[in-house]
Amino acid sequence: MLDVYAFATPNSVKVPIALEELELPYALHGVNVRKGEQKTPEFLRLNPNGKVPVLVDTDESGDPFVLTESAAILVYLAEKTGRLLPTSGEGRARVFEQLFFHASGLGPAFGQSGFFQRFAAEPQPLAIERFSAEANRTLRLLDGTLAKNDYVAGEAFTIADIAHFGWLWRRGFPNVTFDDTPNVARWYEAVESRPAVQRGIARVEALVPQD
Ligand SMILES: N[C@@H](CCC(=O)N[C@@H](CS)C(=O)NCC(=O)O)C(=O)O
Repeated sequence: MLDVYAFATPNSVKVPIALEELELPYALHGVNVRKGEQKTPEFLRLNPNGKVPVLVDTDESGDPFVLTESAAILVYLAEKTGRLLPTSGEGRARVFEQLFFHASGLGPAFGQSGFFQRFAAEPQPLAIERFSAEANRTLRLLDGTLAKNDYVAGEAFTIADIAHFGWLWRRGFPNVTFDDTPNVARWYEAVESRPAVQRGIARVEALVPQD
């Protein structure tokens, strides 16, 4: 039994997309980060880091395995099914290269850029300039990779594509566009049109209260 704790956010959406691609049934539980639900004592018992997504995999004996960090969850699900991640060699190393680049480079740059543009109590020009430049620089790097390959880690769709897709789906938050990155634009359209990707997005969007 797989339980996912998530919201309509860039890191959350990766998990339902992977589960839909891998055809694994799951229950989705909304954690409204706009209302601070990720900081309640109950949620902090699940993830002391106070962030979504969280995956709970409960085996037949009822033992729950709780996993945080979207990239780690993607690897766990790929290994559980033997899909979307080569089992060894250079192909596997390329997927990890992109996952780490996403988790330490592109993702934080997009997140911090959006934060300082939207939420800083006072304008912070240096932070905005620094993180906006880094968001666009990492996007151009990805564009260079996609000039050579159909997908971010080679010629096959993998969990590394799902990882990058999450933040590029929410590129409006840091005001990033694909105007200067045609290869990213081509790749994004191909990934977004996958039926499983559409289903994953619809599942997290349904978590947002309509008011
Ligand atoms: N490195 C983590 C980042 C998780 C993260 O930042 N989640 C955001 C939503 S995309 C969140 O929960 N933000 C609320 C907060 O930080 O309080 C991952 O990839 O899972």
